[in-house]
Amino acid sequence: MLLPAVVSAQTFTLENEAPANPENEPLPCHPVPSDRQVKWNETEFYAFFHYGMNTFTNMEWGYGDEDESKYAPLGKPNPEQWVTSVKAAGMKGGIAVVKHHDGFCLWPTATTTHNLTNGGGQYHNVNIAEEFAKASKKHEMKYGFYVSPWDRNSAYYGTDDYVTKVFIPQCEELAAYGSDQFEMWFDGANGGDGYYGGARTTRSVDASIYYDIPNLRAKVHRIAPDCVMWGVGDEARWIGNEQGYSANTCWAMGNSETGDINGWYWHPGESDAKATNSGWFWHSGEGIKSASRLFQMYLETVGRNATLILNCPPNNYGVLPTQTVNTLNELGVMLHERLAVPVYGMDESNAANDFAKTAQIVVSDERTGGNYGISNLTDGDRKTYWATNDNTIEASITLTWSTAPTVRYLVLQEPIELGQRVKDFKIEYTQNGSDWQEMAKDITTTVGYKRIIPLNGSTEDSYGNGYKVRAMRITILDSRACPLISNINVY
Ligand code: FUL
Repeated sequence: MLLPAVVSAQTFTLENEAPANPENEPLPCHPVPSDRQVKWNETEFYAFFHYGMNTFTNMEWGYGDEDESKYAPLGKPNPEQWVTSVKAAGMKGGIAVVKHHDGFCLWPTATTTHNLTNGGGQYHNVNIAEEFAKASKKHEMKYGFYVSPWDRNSAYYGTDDYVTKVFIPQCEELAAYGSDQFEMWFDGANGGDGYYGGARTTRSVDASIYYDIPNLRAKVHRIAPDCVMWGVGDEARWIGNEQGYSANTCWAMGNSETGDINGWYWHPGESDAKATNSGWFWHSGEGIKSASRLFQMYLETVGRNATLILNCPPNNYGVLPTQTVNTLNELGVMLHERLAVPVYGMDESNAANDFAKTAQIVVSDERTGGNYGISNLTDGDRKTYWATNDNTIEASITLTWSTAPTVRYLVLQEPIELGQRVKDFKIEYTQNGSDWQEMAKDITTTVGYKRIIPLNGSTEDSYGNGYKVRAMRITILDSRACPLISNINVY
């Protein structure tokens, strides 16, 4: 019997089906991040601005029955001052709380009358969402909004109407304040007692299904494609504490402080912490942590493959208090002078010296076939990387100086687009060129997007006298696949 022509047309040979790989590119080690997750990670350090009804009622969790007129700023709220103050600390963006659990909205929403248009005093009408987005764009800062899924004011909370008529539309309204938003923040507190339009009941929901997250994600991404949906949105995770640290071993998969090497999807950690010493919202008489304590927090979050969202609450005048502004400035100076973090307005000549740039670098293995050489380690481009050949897991990078510098920090980065790989490494140094000693022992495990190792092993007291070194050797001991390193800095 003759086969129909269409069938024979479908016969083919497999010979040439393997994708060409002329550059011998390393295979990705799954899971890998989405483009928006990569961009989000690059934001590294950003602010949290808890401001709203609670600022005026001295509460942390308003019940939802607060009269709108209580929102009455004593001065004109100035989101531009918020943005420029945190920029001076080396932050790259911020998230403004525009609706907390009490349900009061800081923009003129169509979804509820419980919003600032019905506030009190002469300054209630400043549209915080709009002004914050505008100021962030003007100062080239990334921005996004915290919108509480739990709403203790809404009569609909707990029903489908709340999700379809209130919550999702609110997120869409907020997304419309800027298609370049980098994160929307959804708190984990979901359900409990509240005013609920006068019912004064207790309502509970199953957050994993109630908010129709796939639909919410799609709606927001249609407007703001780079907006990572934090928390219930599942595109980035809570680091598991509010103290401002992640673990030394920190995977961008899984949950909590350490993450999970076996996690099957990319779920990077974000650490939310307070710069002040009382609540998330501003309270009269509160103090602020010292710049050194905040610097330590930075090392324990940004330096451990998490991002840091540091809360700096505006006061009842709608501005950051002077002591906050001063501490943020001090922190900016520290980050600039110790880790060369670019801080707007600071003279580059005061930035920490990156000694990796003047080192002679030798590696034990270099991948063949493409551009995987040592110059990628210090070219300042996170996308280019040094790589080993496929079967080489253990490999070393040795940096040698003709004049021994005094060093305190080592920064390593992996090109996370190809997955998080390194599991274990060690750092050694020599002063005489022949005896090698290990530094920061026991904390040198994962790398990820960014790892900052205080070479004396202590994040608490990391600056110290430093080490005068003739050479440093970084040896990767274990990795999920051939290791790739995109960047090395030595300060
Ligand atoms: C928590 C909230 O309940 C707090 O009020 C605050 O907003 C914090 C950042 O997240 O879970």
